[in-house]
Amino acid sequence: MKAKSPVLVVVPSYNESENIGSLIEELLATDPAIDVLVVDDNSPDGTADIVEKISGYNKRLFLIVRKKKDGRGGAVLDGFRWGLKSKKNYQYFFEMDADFSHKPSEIPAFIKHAENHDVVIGSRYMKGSNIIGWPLNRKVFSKLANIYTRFLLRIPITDYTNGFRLYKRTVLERLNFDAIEKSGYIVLSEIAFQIHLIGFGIGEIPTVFVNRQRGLSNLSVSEVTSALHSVFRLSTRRKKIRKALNLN
Ligand SMILES: Nc1nc2c(ncn2[C@@H]2O[C@H](COP(=O)(O)OP(=O)(O)OP(=O)(O)O)[C@@H](O)[C@H]2O)c(=O)[nH]1
Ligand SMILES: [Mg+2]
Repeated sequence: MKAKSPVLVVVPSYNESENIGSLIEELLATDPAIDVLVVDDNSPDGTADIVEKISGYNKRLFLIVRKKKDGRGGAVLDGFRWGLKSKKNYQYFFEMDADFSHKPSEIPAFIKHAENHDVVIGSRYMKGSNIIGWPLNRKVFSKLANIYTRFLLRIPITDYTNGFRLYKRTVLERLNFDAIEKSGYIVLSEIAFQIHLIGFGIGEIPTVFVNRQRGLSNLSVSEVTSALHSVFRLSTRRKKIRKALNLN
C-alpha cells in the first residue's frame, strides 16, 4: 500500500559505500511519499560522499554526518529528531539498515499494517518470516537473545533486535529520547520498552531478513556482551523510565 502522508526513512550507516547508492535508489522508487535520511558516522569508506552526490540532484534525500562512530541507535534517534523538526511534517518514520538485510519492497506492507497499529515491527520470528544467510550459531544466538529480552522486559513482541520498524509520528512525539541511556543496538529495546509502558499498539509483520552480501560486519563481540548486560539494566530501570514518561 502507498502512503497517504509523508514518510521519512532513516538509514544509519557506517562503511556502507557498496550498498548505500542502490539502497537509496530502491527506496525512492518504492513510494513517492518517501524521503530518505542517511545518518552516517563519518565512514572512512566515503559512504557520505556518495549520499551527498545523489542529494545534489535529488531533493528527497538528506544526509547527516556525525563526527565519529557512535552507535546505530543514537544515529537513528538523531535522524528522528531531525525528522520531527522538519517542515515536511512526516507522519510515518521508518528505521532500517543500509546493508539490504531489510528489503525496501516490504515497506508497503508496513504502511498497510499501520492502519491498525501505532508501531509496526518487522519480525524474523513469525510464520512466513525467514533469515537467509546466517550461520547456525548466529541464528541460535539471536533467538536466545530475544527469549532473554522477552523474559526481562515482557513486551509482547517476537523480535526485539531487528531494526526494521515503522513508528507513527504521534509515537515519536510521545517518547522521551533523553531517557534513552545507550547509543548502540540496545536502543531498539529501549524504544520498544517506552512504547510498551506508554501503551501504544504494537503490530508485527513477518519479514525476510537477508544477511549482508557486501561490506563488512560492524558487530563486535564486546557489543554483543554489552547488549545483554544493557537489557538487564534496562529491566531494572522500569520505574525511572515510567517517571521520565510522566506515567504513574
Ligand atoms: N551511523 C551509524 N551506523 C551504524 C553504526 N553501527 C552500525 N551502523 C549501521 O547500522 C546498520 C546495522 O548494522 P550492521 O553492521 O548491519 O549490524 P548487523 O546487521 O547486526 O551485522 P552485520 O550485517 O553482520 O554486519 C547498518 O546500516 C550499519 O551501517 C554506527 O556506529 N553508526
Ligand atoms: Mg546488517
